[in-house]
Amino acid sequence: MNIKIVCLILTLLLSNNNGLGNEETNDKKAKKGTITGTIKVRGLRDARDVVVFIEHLKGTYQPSKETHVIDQKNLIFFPHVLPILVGTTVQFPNSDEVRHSVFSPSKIKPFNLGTYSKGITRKVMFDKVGTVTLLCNVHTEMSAFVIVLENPYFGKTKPDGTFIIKDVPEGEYMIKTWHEKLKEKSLKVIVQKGKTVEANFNLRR
Ligand SMILES: [Cu+2]
Repeated sequence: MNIKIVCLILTLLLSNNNGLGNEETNDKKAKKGTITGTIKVRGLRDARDVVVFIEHLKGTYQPSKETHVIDQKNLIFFPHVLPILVGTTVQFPNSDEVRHSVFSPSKIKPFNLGTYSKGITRKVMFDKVGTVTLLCNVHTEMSAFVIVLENPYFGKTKPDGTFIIKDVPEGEYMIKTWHEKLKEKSLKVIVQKGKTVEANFNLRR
């Protein structure tokens, strides 16, 4: 083959690749969509505190800079369910006049923060994916859950059962539910840029 033609083809290929590469990088930021839906539940007061998350999507994600807190107030943990990205630190302030003693018997993150008074905040960094149950040694009725997830694409239902997962990169995913009392379910969704895909679930115990 003529060397000039080979050179021309190579040049074209290279320049083309560069062009594509740049476009891809730019497009990647824009190629995001939304997953939303409503979860109906049976046998519960309302449909709050169901976590919906994308399964099997590992990656390197930076925990958000916002502060994650589970407060202890009026003898309850609030929020009752907190989904977070793995690597996130959660603060556990005591806002009650009485002392609390937060601990977790969980396999992935057993800890005991000891007994502490109002105004004191203790922290835990969650470095493994899974479910962490929180309990209080003083008040046996107190409980909460930290759901540690492998990517930042998750949402949590409001009492009416609605949830939203924003800024999801384009692609085909399995999304899954978690609830302390309801059986988990999975569903396939296809996320397209600039669009909202709906995923509805009926959950039962
Ligand atoms: Cu307590």
